[in-house]
Amino acid sequence: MIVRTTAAITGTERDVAGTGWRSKRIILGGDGVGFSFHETTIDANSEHEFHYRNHVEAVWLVEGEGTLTDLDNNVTYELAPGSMYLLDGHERHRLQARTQMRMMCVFNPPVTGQEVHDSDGVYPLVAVPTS
Ligand code: 9YT
Repeated sequence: MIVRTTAAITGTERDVAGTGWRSKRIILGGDGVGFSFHETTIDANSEHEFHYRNHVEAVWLVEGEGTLTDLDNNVTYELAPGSMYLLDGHERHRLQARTQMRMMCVFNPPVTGQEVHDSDGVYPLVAVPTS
């Protein structure tokens, strides 16, 4: 059994930040269980495009409000606490946060923590403050 706390992860190499987002990798590939599990926080009034070519991701929004746009199919969804989206088609997508959004994310196969975002299909490319 593995037991971890947010306090134990904060400030370690499992706590990763980019422009307008931060992610705490709670479970990684090295834990050997076939998935990774992340708490990702996205700043209010920021916008991000992601494309996970090699991973399936499920996201459960626990805090905040914004929109999700499926850029492959040109459909936009409202997100609020309790919303879930599953990228079962490796969809290119855009997240726009009106308020700070905190979400719990599961990846299969697991993220290892060593990914180079541009070459491994994990693309947190854009963070554009809109105010
Ligand atoms: C919102 C989202 O797609 N989070 C994914 C994980 C995060 N980009 C990370 O841990 O690198």
